[in-house]
Amino acid sequence: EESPGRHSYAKYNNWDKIVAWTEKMVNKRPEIVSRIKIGATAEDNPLYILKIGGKDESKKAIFMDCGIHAREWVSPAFCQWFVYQATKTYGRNKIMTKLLDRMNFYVLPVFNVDGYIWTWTKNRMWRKNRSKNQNSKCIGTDLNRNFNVSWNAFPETKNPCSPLYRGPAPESEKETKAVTDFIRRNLKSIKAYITVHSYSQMLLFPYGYTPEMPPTYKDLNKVAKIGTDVLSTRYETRYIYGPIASTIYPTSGSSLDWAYDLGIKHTFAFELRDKGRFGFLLPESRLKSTCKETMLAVKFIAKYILRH
Ligand code: ING
Ligand code: ZN
Repeated sequence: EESPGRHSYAKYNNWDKIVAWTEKMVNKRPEIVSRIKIGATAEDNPLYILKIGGKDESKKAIFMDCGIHAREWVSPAFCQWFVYQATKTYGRNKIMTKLLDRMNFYVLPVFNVDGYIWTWTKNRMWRKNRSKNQNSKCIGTDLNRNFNVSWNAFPETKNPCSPLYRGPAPESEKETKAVTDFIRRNLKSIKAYITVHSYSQMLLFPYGYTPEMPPTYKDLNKVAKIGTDVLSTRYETRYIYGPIASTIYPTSGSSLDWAYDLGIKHTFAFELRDKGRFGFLLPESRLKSTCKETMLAVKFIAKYILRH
């Protein structure tokens, strides 16, 4: 709402600006960008994915979502930056050209659109979506507890008034269902799943629902180690990395664990800047540097996927 002026990568953009931006991206580079509506939210806003890359369907693909939690504004800002940089440097930068020639990126810039709008209009600190709950006055489900993986295991996600409410059933939410259906439809090509949160400066991988190590722990740990090293080269930003449960906290029903157990072998969650000084209210002056360093890590993961 109170976002005067034009879309800017140096600023946080409201939902209307982001929608107009998705159209602009397609119009600018129609040969490598297309927009796919994968569904609609509880309040009937569209869920758009930008597909970046050539038209060949048989290529490998990476799925990346931003903004599953409404208040984590730096996350959608990063997805916008990623699409901008990828399309701008395609044909100019050797590595990006190779990446986009050989693989597709599916980028969901805002997963939790209704919640995002709510943080711009009513409550900056809102986390969940905005769906109504039966038998409760409290609104919203935490979309990152709504996936069909160990969904029932953690009692603290049972209460509709909790910010961690898991919802009435796995994939009960239209947003979750749209994303899981899309990933299942494209499972053959999707080799990596990346989900972007803030804040904490961490690069996480499965599992959250168990302290056990995933079968490909060694591989994930190696990619996360190098990914965080690469990220730090630009501004010396320090990230820690490791399994969700031991690095941040145990979680049930998360998209990351779900994607991994579905068979996507490379799944990572970023917790972007900072470590708590500004928290969710990261100043716009930090946006570009945050996006630039994160871009290095995402590009590294993509290059790694191409080689394996
Ligand atoms: N943190 C994440 C959360 O959903 C996370 C941590 C990421 C858990 C990925 C599981 C998978 O609680 C924030 N800040 O939302
Ligand atoms: Zn989050």
